[in-house]
Amino acid sequence: MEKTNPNTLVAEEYKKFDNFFTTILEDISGLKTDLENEQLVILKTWTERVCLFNVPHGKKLRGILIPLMVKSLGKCPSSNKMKQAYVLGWCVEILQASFLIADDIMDKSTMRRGKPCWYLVDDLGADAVNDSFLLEHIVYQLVKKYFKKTSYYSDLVDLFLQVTHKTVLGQCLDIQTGRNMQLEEYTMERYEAIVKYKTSFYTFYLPIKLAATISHVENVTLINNLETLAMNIGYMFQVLDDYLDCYGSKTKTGKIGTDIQNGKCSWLFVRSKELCSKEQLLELYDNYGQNDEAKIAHVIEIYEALSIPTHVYEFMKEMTIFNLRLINDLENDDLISLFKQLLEMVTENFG
Ligand code: DMA
Ligand code: MG
Ligand code: MG
Ligand code: MG
Repeated sequence: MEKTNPNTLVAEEYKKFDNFFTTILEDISGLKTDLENEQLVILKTWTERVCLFNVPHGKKLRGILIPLMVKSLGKCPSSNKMKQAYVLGWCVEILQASFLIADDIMDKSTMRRGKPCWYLVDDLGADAVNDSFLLEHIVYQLVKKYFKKTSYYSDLVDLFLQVTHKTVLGQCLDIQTGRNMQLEEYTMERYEAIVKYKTSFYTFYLPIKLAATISHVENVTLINNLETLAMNIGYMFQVLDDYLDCYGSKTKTGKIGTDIQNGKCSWLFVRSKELCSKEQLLELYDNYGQNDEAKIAHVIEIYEALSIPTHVYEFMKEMTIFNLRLINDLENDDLISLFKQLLEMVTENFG
């Protein structure tokens, strides 16, 4: 029998996942907690607006990963299992939207997914913080609605809580590092810790663990291998995000970079520190972390002089080869094919 192209499978799954958002939106509007006091009825429209603006227009890489994983883990999952996968996929997308609302405020970003950041819409400003909480708590309402009666309900809740905590710690480390601007502390060790906590846990570990939980995966070696891959791919994802912050075009990424002026501990800066001369290091220290066009341009000149884009490219190539070896050890052919796809999806925005 001829094998279906994995790209076609992903495209089909994307369509089904996207269509399921209508159900999620109806669920959110009908959540009992929003209606328990008639005075809260006016919040229905607001909640819908917050969700429609912030949730469904991203790449949905995290969300789609759950149905794709569930399909790879169980040969022929029931339609009920797939429905659970779509619900959890949207829960991860809602959690991500809640992180992004806060992240854009903290990073003073102006654009997200080709539109103004939520806190800039209708001059919301700091009021947008509450919408971040609103979205975060909708996740638990949805998990309760769909999973309360399952044996793994508390495991799912625990996963969301644990991963949210890790992400918040990662964001804290990212912000504290940027605020203190002790540039000598911007090492690869610090960078790795920031990325592990702020990105890898919620971006790859969470969807993979959720899928493994509802698929009743008990093979410890497989779980460990999947967790290692989740962290490695998360790292690649953030290195690329840092690259695109400086070199990406806003028409492609839908956002405008702010890492240099915010003094972020980004891969480009940390790698530059490793490669540069004493003179260049002093110039980097003089120009980094200031909201000044000329200083930002000067930092980019140093990146260029050090061929940082080539170093990113080389690093991504090495990481791809390394992770492909781990992927080929996964045993299950469907999982191997899915993780190869995932690597492609993560790196396709490069360049
Ligand atoms: C974002 O890191 C991390 C979280 C938890 C949202 P970032 O600020 O580099 O992301 P972006 O470039 O998308 O603003
Ligand atoms: Mg940001
Ligand atoms: Mg940030
Ligand atoms: Mg970024």
